[in-house]
Amino acid sequence: MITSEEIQEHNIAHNVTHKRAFTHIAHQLADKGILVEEIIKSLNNFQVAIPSWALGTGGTRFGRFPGGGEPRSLEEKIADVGLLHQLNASSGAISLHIPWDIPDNANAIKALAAQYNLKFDAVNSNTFQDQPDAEHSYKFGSLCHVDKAVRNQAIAHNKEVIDYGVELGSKSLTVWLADGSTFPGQHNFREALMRTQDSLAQIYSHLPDDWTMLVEYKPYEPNFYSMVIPDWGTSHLLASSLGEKALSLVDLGHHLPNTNIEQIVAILMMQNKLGGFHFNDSKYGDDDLTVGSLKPYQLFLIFNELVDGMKNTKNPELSWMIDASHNLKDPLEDLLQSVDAIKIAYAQALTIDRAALKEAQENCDVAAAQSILQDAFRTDVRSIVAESRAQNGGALDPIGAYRHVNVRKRLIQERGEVTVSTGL
Ligand SMILES: [Mn+2]
Repeated sequence: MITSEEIQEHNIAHNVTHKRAFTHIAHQLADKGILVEEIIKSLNNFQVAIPSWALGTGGTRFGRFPGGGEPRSLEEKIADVGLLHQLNASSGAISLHIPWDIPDNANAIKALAAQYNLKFDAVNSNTFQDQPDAEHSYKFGSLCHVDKAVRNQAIAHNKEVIDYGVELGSKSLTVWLADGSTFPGQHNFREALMRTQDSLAQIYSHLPDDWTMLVEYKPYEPNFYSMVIPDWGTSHLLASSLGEKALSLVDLGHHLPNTNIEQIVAILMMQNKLGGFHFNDSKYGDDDLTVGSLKPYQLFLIFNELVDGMKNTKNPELSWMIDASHNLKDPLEDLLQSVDAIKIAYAQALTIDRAALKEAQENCDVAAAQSILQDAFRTDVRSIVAESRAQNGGALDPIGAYRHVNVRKRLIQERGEVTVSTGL
């Protein structure tokens, strides 16, 4: 869809402006004793997985306004992620949703992904919808259901998802439960949680040794009175009771407004129990907007904790993924913007003068501590992120390159104007 020559041509056209900005920031940081090469090294190793359900147009419960050229199959979804990875050199993994993306032939799918230099990130189970051939309904819950037969069906599904993941070389299962109650009295909270814990333990027993289980939480929606796993504390409780391979997963949109997410990150990492991240942005709830579009400072503060935690705790390696929906924008452009925002926040967090921050904290110098953080946040690191991309064969300006070669037009020519991607 896009050749490396086209990307190189684009980079050559932008190189003079880029080099000017990059040299400037490299000198600025060097004056502070920060080596830009070190930041680039960290960025080079940073990959954010793309979920298979984010490549098509998203909708709201009121309507959906599809664009053209959406991927029609798992193969085309892999091609789309491959294209993103080509442009930004940071989207080297795809996260599948089962049953939306069941691979018919795991070896062929694995080989196709390898052609695009893609790996398989966490596999995601789905017990929030009834499948056409299902014997039991999840209308009143899955792993928490009062009926053992329903729980068993949901447990078997999760085990099956693990088996698909094993075939693809994935290393973790993400469990997000829509389970909860919409009216007071509907659930016995304690019993619903106990049943969930028991069901998760059965799934956990099926995990291969080198796998992790990521337990996601969410305060409300689709149930509006209570969710069985509403918050990080409940997720942590479950992950701790299950064992070492179970970890908590933070989805940025799964918090009530104004929650201090960066503190949650710090607490979980202190316990070596943070497993991964689902990135998005929001104003009110689980809005699933482009990462960094509303609250880039919060994203930076989260990365401040992540950088500190990755250096100073024994927290396992984290799994990073975008979990967003694209109602208005071209999904591929939206994903490029999200990955870029994540890398910018990460790069900014790497420019924090940690020794000075530590000293300010030890001296209870509140004004200095704030200034140190904001100095890093206000540093324009975009050319460092661009440099890292270009060094890895990506585009200096991914969306610019994407538009310049008219990728969407090519996709529409190839796939058609009216295509609907499976998923959300
Ligand atoms: Mn999520």
